[in-house]
Amino acid sequence: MNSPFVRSSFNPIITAGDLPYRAHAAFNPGATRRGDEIALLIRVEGFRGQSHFAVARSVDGETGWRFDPTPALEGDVVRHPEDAWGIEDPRVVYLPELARYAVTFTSYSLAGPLVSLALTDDLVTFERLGPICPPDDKDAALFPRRFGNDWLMLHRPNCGGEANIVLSRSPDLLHWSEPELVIAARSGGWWDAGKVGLGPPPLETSAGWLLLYHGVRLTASGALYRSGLALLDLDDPTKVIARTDDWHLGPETVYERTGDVPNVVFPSGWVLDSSGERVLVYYGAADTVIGLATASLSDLLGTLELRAAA
Ligand code: BMA
Repeated sequence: MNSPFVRSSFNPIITAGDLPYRAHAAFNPGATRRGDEIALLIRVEGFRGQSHFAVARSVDGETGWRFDPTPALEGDVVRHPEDAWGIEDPRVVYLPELARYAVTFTSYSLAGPLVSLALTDDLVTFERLGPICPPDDKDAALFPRRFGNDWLMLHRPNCGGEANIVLSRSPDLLHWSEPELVIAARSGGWWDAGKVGLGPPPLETSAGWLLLYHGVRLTASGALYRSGLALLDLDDPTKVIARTDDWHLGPETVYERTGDVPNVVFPSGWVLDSSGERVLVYYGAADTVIGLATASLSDLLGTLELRAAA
């Protein structure tokens, strides 16, 4: 397939064996720039089967990863009973207005997965703001700035099997409005039939907010997780300017096809390289390891502009 994404020759770039302590799997990382480095906030699954987060840093975002010696954030069932079965799938966004990073993640509560929010200066100490969406809800990320008075967030409630990407608004990061539909799952034989969810946080470009989102297809031998592109209006991100018909990143390699959950490619973080022209996409592969794929920003926008014009 003619995909704009190229996989790193170092893939999988991170596995559980790279961590400074014993762990079963490392996948679905949030990603951000921090000083001169790229930092990943990694979902790590321990041998109880529950997940926490660990930080790895690298100068080129591809090799030479250094790990913080202890977990960055663990479920805290005393202060946050919603973390009953751990925390999963962080998305990291730098908020210039607060000069802090916002981390949205799944708390796996007794009532199902819900969205939690934490703020951090350094990816070392986290201030938890608590749950911001009731279960069943996940795959959430903030936009990096306010629109008027409001912060905006994309998230993915799952209501009776309908699982679409929606937008909510908040004046204070704590109280969030009723969801407005942004990207609906397609139906029938589509690759993104039944369930879609946001991948990395929305990326601001001159053409609009770029999204990479996953679609789930249920088959006789399990779910297939692939990702496609969409572009949202810069001023009103409830408006979809373009959405690709094809998926652009799907399970192909052995480490994507084989693992705890086979046939899963789950992008959850991306950063622009120093030239601002290449996008580095970090993804969980088969819920077991981390892969890196890169693409030129103009190729991604070109793919979508063709759709918008069609
Ligand atoms: C989703 C999430 C992800 C996971 C994916 C594939 O529902 O729970 O954490 O990577 O399923 O198993």
